[in-house]
Amino acid sequence: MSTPATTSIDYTERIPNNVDLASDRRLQRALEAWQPKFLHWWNDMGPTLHTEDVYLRTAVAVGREGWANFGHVHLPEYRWGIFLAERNPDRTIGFGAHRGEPAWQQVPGEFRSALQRLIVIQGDTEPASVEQQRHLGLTAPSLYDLRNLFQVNVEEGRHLWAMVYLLHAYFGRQGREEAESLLLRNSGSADSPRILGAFNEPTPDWLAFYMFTYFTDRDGKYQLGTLKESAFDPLSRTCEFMLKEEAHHMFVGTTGIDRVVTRTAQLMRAHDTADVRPFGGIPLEVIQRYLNFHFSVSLDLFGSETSTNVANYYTAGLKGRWQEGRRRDDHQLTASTGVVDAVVHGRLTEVEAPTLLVLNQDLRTEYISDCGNGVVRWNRILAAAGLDDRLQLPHRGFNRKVGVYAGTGVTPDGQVIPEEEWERQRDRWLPSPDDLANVASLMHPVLEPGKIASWVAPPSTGINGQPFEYEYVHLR
Ligand code: BYC
Repeated sequence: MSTPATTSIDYTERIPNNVDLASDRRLQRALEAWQPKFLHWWNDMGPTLHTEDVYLRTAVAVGREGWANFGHVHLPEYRWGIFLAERNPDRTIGFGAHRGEPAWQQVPGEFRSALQRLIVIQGDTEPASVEQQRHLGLTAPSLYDLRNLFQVNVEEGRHLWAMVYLLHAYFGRQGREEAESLLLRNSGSADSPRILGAFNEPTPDWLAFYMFTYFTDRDGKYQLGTLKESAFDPLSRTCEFMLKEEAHHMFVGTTGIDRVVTRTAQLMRAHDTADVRPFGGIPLEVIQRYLNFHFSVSLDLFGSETSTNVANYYTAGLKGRWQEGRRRDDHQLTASTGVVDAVVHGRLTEVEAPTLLVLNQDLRTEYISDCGNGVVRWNRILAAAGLDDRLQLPHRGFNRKVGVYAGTGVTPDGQVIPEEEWERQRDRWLPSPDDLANVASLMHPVLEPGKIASWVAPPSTGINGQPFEYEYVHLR
């Protein structure tokens, strides 16, 4: 049963929120001191294209019905707020050693540093993605896409706020220091990079953006899904609401790739060739190489297949499994074993291990199966166009830097080959400098309402019932 709590959000407050910030003056002041630093970061590291206004969704409530408003917003005036899903006062811990006990409203001292670490890692990814995408507005293929880019960016900014709120409210001085550092590390920086690998990779063009929002945002979905299970109730409620916003980000990825594949298929049919570059399209083999890259770097985000960190998080109740409530077992996992990927004498195999230690792989397996749905969709588009070509997910060991496959040359179809040989073939499997240059050469801004770039099909519907031709963005 959930309490009605404060469900609608007051936008006259300096920091819109549904956590009754006004009742805690110290916290409010600390966050108000962080706010100008955030805005400074947004101006410095956020979108480089300046606009008059953008048709954006803004959260106005956290309930099931009608939680968002749509309207044109002048971007610097976007109101980033703190919104947690409603509290269930009866919620109990669903897994680990504390299963069945009431969920925590405060951080237990013994789990302070582990929880803080999880929140910092999550928080670090959000501004990183905004930094990675900052120049894309300059080459948007349509106003519709430009609007989606900004929507994703402002919500990633809000997700940073979500983590900063937790750090400020529950982790004292250390939390405040971590909140400052979240604005100081930067994607790709040589001196102070973002924490996780994928968030230091460039997102140089719109195909990369669609791939990122399909594959990397989907890691976000799965990681947030496990943190939503957390015994620490404010984290759980925060993640629950973030997941609501996250769905649109993955929609941008899924339909973005749909539209690129659709356009490529049209050009292949019209000109009876796989080389659609002369006609302003992106060849399928290039799409496949982008897919290989983004899938493999996103797999690294799950950590090692075998991890004592994840076992400790689970036992402590900090991080659960995907859809923990639906699992039919004891939710403690102290006595069970499972199988985990292994590379033994250069051969890909599986070994038995305690279930607790292999929870990163468990989550990764769920993720891979979800990723497969996109491939099925895209192949349907190819089949409907009468083409025999198909896209596929590469083997999970391909191009890995983290975990058991790191340092082994695994081909996309799962063969192990010597590393030097792998390096020699790299450009067949991953975007080559030529691919990147060719895709970059297609990235011209198309910013007239109703117009679309040559390499991508228009969307089948617009945003919030508006047509594709709608003036989603007013430019300066
Ligand atoms: N890069 O025990 P291990 C999102 C480190 S995306 C660099 O195998 P663990 C979003 C690891 O920290 C979701 N380092 O890993 C998407 C550890 O270091 P220590 C983000 C890495 O801890 C798009 C060591 O290697 N949220 O929201 O079991 C747009 C051994 O690690 C990497 C989260 O990730 C890497 N890829 O699992 C916007 C949730 N992987 O301890 C947003 C919070 C591992 O030896 N994070 N390392 O110093 C976690 O749950 C876990 O920390 C991880 C790693 C799943 C990331």
